[in-house]
Amino acid sequence: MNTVLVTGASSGFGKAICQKLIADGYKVIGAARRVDKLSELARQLDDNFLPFQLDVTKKDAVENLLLSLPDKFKPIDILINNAGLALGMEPAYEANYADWEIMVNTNIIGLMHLTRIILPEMVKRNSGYIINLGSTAGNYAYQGGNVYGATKAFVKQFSANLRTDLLGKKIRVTNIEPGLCGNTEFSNVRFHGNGKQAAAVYQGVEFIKPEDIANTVSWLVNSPKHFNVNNIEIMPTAQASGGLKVIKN
Ligand code: NDP
Ligand code: 8X3
Repeated sequence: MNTVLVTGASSGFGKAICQKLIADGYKVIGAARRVDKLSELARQLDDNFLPFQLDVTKKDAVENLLLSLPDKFKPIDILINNAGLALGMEPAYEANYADWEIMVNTNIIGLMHLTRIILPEMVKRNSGYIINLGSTAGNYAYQGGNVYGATKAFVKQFSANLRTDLLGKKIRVTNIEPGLCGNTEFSNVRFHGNGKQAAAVYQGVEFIKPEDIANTVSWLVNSPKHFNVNNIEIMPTAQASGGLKVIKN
């Protein structure tokens, strides 16, 4: 039975991915900072789920995860770099710089920590799969997307470059690029707990659900090993790119 490490398992996509992959028969390590949420999830799942408190921005903590895993959950066959966040939607000239730093530290540096620490073991075994959570925000510019979108553009290019470095090895890499997805804490976090502003994002839209992303992950990990999906961009039917805009005098 393969072991999967899912970061950002306390909520949204990560939680749904853990639920789906446990149902599929995997052993799953669910990592996030909020242990209360992870313990609540562990109560719903069986003992093939291991909750693990982890702040992905702390390199030592990521190294410690590998060292302190019980034998049952070793080695990690599949890494799902899902932990991430957007903070703020102000234009770049008004944005909170501390928010920018947190997004870079989590979405870029955190993902680098997990990848750099876990990938060598996959290479030694010549087997593994890394699935990254990018975003349509890494493909299309939108107002207020500034640093968040740029972190997801990093995730896209890093995923493509990993594929290139791993050519000839039996290790797969996929970047999942979702558009508007609801029933997660994403917008609550983005708007610093302003529930009204967060709810307005989803009003009147049939958005993508965490289960849709979990089903996509399940399809990917259960697909044949000779088959690599490089990028998969997923939007609600109600969403498309807005095209170029011109402001006339
Ligand atoms: P949620 O806010 O619901 O979940 C984010 C998860 O990331 C939480 O479990 C949170 O756990 C975890 N996390 C945040 N910071 C850290 C950290 N420093 N260390 C460890 N875990 C951390 O959001 P979503 O489920 O919607 O988002 C999941 C991913 O999908 C993100 O990367 C996001 O950018 C991406 N995405 C989301 C879209 C959407 O519309 N919802 C669309 C496209 C991409 P905790 O706070 O307990 O640490
Ligand atoms: C989340 C999708 O459009 O809010 O990555 O940036 S969006």
